[in-house]
Order: sequence, then structure tokens, then C-alpha cells
Amino acid sequence: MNITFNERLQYIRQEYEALIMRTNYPTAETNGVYQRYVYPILTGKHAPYFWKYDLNPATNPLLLERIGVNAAFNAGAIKWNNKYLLAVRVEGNDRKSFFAVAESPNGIDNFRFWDKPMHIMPYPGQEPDTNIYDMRLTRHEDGWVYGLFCTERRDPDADEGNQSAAVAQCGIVRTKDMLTWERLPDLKTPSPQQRNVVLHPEFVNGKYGFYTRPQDGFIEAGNGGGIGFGVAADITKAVIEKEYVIDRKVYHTINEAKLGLGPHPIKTEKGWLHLAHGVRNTAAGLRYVLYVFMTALDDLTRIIHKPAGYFLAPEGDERVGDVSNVVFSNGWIADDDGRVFIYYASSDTRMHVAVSSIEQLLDYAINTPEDGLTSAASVEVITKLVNGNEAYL
Ligand code: M1P
Repeated sequence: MNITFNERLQYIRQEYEALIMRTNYPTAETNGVYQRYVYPILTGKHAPYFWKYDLNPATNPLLLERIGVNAAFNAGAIKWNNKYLLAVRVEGNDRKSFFAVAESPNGIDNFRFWDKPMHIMPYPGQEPDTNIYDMRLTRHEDGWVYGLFCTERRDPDADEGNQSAAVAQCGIVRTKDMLTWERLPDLKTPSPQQRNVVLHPEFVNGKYGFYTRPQDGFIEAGNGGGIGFGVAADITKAVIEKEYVIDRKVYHTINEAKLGLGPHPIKTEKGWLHLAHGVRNTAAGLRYVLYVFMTALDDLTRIIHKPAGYFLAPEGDERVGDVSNVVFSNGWIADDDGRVFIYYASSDTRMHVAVSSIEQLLDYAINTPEDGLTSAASVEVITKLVNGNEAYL
């Protein structure tokens, strides 16, 4: 049977609308700290069909897909005019990433991409970006919303035969309406490579505070592998003279290979709440998990609480994708009612949400035992808990 152009178009539209409008449900199981949801909130299939198909029957009579969208992941997040917005890393079949805003009325489902992706222009006089990804959104007290992202260019010192060596640095854009973005010069730091750079939402002694991730090589952390912090006097030509590593790699932990901050921290009365990713190496490759820590209100470089191990690790279907065994987060939203929407990606392929609250996250961060760094110390912590529980068994 021959399907006509119009029948096929109707089918494509229906499938797209059904996917966008699908209701999401909490999973049956929860650890009490956060609630996962059954369906991913965004995938490559959520990209509008009119980004992919030429809908003109004269130029595309067979209605073939012209531009493929491979994945939608690693999204920055912000609440804007009562809507939950994600600045999503969308990756085409051509491996190029770009940003596109998706909007939801409730933070959990019905995420719909705005009609066109964000068009990030190169900064005049600066080498154009080859690839851009992983935007962190910060509503700064100076009145702008900033988007800090990774800009990647081929390593100019690489041999002709090496077409994968890259230099990663931090690109900066800002907006007042989420529609038009002003490009600023890339951040300058003492480190040869930067990814996972995050802008602190408040001034720090009158300067802009940046969480950085100094790194020696594009993949390998080398000696620089930790979450750093530094300040710049002027964000329109931001230069950090000195980075202080505030959380570093530690042997036989979830972040022994490298680590990086996720979204900007949330201010609470007990300290700044941070979400970060930790990476370790395994026989199956790198494993990325999320962890939580807190820093002091009077000293952004002082960690006051750090629960042992991971907060959230890839589970079930999340474990498989383009880069398997990865969860990554660069966006969360602290809502007015105390809920916290944690947006995380799995395996560099799709986006999910987990819902928690400031109360739950503080309880988790403050009362989860810290890592004793040995098996014996872990057993001592469990034994203490069991002994205390005897009266309740
Ligand atoms: O593939 C996993 C992640 O790898 C990088 O993270 P990091 O810089 O910490 O190694 C990033 O490219 C990130 O986008 C990706 O999800």
C-alpha cells in the first residue's frame, strides 16, 4: 500500500504530539531522598519534526528525514515566567551539539522545544567554536542570566594524523529575555583546559565567582583534576588569575579519576548545596555518578558536609547509551514551595528528572556519614547504625 505524503505527515505529527504530551509518573521505588520518574523527559525524538523534515511536497515528495537528531542531554535549567526551562544540549547525527530551550508547565513532563535552536555567535576576533555543549544557567544578582558552556576547538598543536585532540574552554553568553544572547569573550584561567565552569549567583567581594575544573588534557585530568574556584573583576573580559581547588580527586572513591561541578549551588540557611559529578575508571570504561556536598556561607571554598559515595548513579535503562554508564547534571531548579527539580542526563543520550526538596537534600547532606576511606571504616559506620537500631527492630 502506498502511503501518501499527507498521511505520512499526519502520522509524524501525531507521534510527535503524543510523545510531548505524555504524562510522566513517579517510579514505584524511592530511597526517600529523591523521586525518579518513569519516562525520560527529553530525547532526540522530542526534537520538533520541522527541524528534521523538509515539509514541502515539491522538494521532499517522499517525506524523508533530512536532518537527524541523535540525542538531547546535559541541560542547564531555570524557572522563567512560571515555566520550567531547560537549555538542552542537542546533538545532531553530525555529532555537532547546539543549545535549544525546552519548556514545561510543571517541570516533570510536557517539555516542548521552542521553535528554533539558540544561535550562539562567535565572539568577534575569537576563533569560532567547533562544538559547544553543557550550558549552566545562572541568574546573577547583577540582573543578567548567564549561560556558561564548553567551547571546543581542534588542538592547534596536534599532528595531522590526530583528528581528535581538542582544547576545551569556557564560553560565556548572557541574556535578559532568554531569546537574545550576547556573546562575551571566553573565560581566561591559568589552566590549559576548562570544562564544567559554573558562575556563582552572587558577587564575591564585589567580583564574579566561578567554579572551574582545571585539567591538564582534554580527557585526562592529570594534576589539575578537581573543582576549583576563582574570581574575576569584570565578566565582560573575565580573567581568573588564581584557581583554588576546593574538592579534589581521592584514591578509591567515586571521583578518583576526575570530578566537576554540576549546576550553580543553591543557597540555604545552612550553607550552599552543591551537585557535582564524580568519575572513576573501570574495566568497562569511565563511570560517572552524581554526588552532593555543601560549602560554608561565609567561605565558598570551605566544604562543611560531604556524604560518602554517590547521590545518584545510572540505573536500568539509564546505564546504556552513546556513552554508557554515565549520569551527568548541569541543571536544577529550587522551586518556591521547597521542591528541587534535579535534571540529569543518562549516558549522554537523554534527559530525566528526579524530584527532591531543600529539606530532604539538607538532611541527606548533613546526616549521611562521610567517607572513612577504608573498608573497615565503612563497616564501623554500618555497625554503629545497626547497634542504634536494635531497640527498633
Ligand atoms: O561523556 C561523559 C561526560 O564527559 C565530559 O565530562 P567531564 O568533562 O567531566 O569529563 C563532558 O563532555 C560531558 O558533556 C559528558 O557528559
